[in-house]
Amino acid sequence: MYHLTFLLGIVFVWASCELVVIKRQKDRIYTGHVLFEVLLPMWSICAQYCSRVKVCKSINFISWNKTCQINYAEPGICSCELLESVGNSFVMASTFPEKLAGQCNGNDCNLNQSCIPNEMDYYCVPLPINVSENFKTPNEEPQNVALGKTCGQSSTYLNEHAEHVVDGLANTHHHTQREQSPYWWVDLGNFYNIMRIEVINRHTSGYRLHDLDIAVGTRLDDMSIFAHYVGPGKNHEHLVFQCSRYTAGRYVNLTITKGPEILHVAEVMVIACPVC
Ligand SMILES: [Ca+2]
Repeated sequence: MYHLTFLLGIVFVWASCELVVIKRQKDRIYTGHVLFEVLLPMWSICAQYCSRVKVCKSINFISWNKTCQINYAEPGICSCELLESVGNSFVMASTFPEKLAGQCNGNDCNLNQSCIPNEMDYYCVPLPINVSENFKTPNEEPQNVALGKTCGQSSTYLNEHAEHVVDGLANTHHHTQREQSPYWWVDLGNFYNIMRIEVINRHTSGYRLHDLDIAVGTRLDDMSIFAHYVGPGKNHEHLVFQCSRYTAGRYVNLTITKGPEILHVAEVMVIACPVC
């Protein structure tokens, strides 16, 4: 996964007779989100052009043929599409200084236009393409990947099934029998880079949540401890367990290690990015 490690190149350009600084990432491009291309002599001019086009969220500048690629999105923390590309450049529009757009800052050109400064004023010209009003910006933020996934538990009390833990509802819970080591697991269906695991305790008898191992693994019989919770828990408590780095895995297991006890939680959320 390419996280947003900034390899900053900084350039000064004149805009409205003032010096502004643009931050770029050298030797990187963001693929799969190019809206259109224009030929421009330098990456800094490409960035300035982007600052005057409302649909432009980031740029790639391909140096060998002076191509300015206008992207309709910025990479999120989960992006797999910010790639190494030697000699080329990437800049996010969210990092632009306001003054870069000059007189076009706050312009009222529409989505299908770019703004062109003209002395102390500006005018609007059509873009090379027709832009739809409804863009689908990809969701590249970490998400709860446990929601609705296949799960199971060591035993079931009445109708309190394992699926109640991943139904997205904090007022439903699963419930095992009283056992020495009651457990619950979920199959995320694919490998993910797990950022954190959140547990919402049941609204009553929350004290039963204690000595809990939270494990992550590639198979149910090959799990490693992600976090341990001593407890005892409180009713409806929202617990957050986070590692210092991503943990790759497909399965998550919760086990009370010091029974006999009953395991019953309302919800488990596995916040993760896809593995690139
Ligand atoms: Ca639930």
